[in-house]
Amino acid sequence: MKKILAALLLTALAIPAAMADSPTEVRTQSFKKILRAFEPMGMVVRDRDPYNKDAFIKQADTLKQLSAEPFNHFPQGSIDGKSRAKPEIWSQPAKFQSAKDNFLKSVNDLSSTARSGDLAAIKKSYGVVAQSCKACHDSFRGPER
Ligand code: ASC
Repeated sequence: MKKILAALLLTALAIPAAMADSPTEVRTQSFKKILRAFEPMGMVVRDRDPYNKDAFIKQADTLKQLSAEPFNHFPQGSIDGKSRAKPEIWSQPAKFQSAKDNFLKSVNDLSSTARSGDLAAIKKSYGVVAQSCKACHDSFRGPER
């Protein structure tokens, strides 16, 4: 009886830990961090918040610092009940890699453009990042479920 209780307890403890650490959950949180870094710049490029060169550089650099991380959490076939990842991530690896590279390059370019202080150029660069998000989602992210 004691053994059964101990086993049950261990199982109960292990379930939330496994869920919290699953690759799908880790990468989802990682993408959410990226979105939270991206959105304040969106407010500026849409003229909803004032443009401040130094603040924008910091935001662009934060985005750059976060941008590669989620891609460390796509082990083969990692799709679970909540994940919107499509099997094409693993069946079309070169295409996924190229979508990732485009995104990382666009984020890098935004960080460079931010240093120019040229708001028109920054708006363009921001749009290229947004487009790279969308391109990857269109091919590799399924509907919410
Ligand atoms: C965002 C967001 C995306 C991209 C994309 C841009 O803010 O959540 O997925 O930009 O929609 O077209």
